Amino acid sequence: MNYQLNKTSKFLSYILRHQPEAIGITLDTEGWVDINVLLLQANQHGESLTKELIEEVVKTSDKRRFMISEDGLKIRAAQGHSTQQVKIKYVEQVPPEFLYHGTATRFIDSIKKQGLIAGDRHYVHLSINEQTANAVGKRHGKPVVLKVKALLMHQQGFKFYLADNGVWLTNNVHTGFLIFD
Ligand code: HQG
Repeated sequence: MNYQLNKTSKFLSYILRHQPEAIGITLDTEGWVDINVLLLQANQHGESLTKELIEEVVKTSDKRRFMISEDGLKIRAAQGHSTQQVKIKYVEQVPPEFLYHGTATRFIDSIKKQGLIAGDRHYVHLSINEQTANAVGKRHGKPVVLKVKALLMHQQGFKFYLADNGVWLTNNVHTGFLIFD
């Protein structure tokens, strides 16, 4: 991805997941904002954002981080939110037997004590395979992949959701459902 697209993607992540108020916009509870409002406000705050750039980022994002509404007028982040403005009603799904969580080795002691916690984000993020989880873990340091007994959790009443970009979401994961080796 070229520099400008990467920069735009990071800006959109920041605004659409975490700090919409930084440019004076409000997201609806499903995370959507009118693209024209976003463009106007972003440019008023010194960001040179264009509709073409947004469309290019949406199209080329390896993780399909952002979605444009069917009518083409609105944009949202698929998952990863921390802003309290957004409470996406994800549809509950039955997970596969195992899902994977990529993290860094330095977090392992704490995770062994506390299980996986969502932290600032609304959910713990789980991946469908070890390879994806490994890439997620690398963002934080020396990666390590934990196996999560997802179906067992589901059978015990814990809820799972699948975001539009294939990331699985759940609330905190107790240590008993984690496999560390
Ligand atoms: C760790 C990326 C200590 C957790 C990815 C993670 C993902 C604990 C970090 C999305 C802990 C939180 C989210 C505990 C969890 N003690 N550390 N008890 N429980 N942690 O960035 O899952 O590129 O908020 O293991 O693809 O890394 O942004 O979450 O290392 O889907 O589009 O606390 O971000 O997508 O880090 O990544 P994050 P994440 P994007």
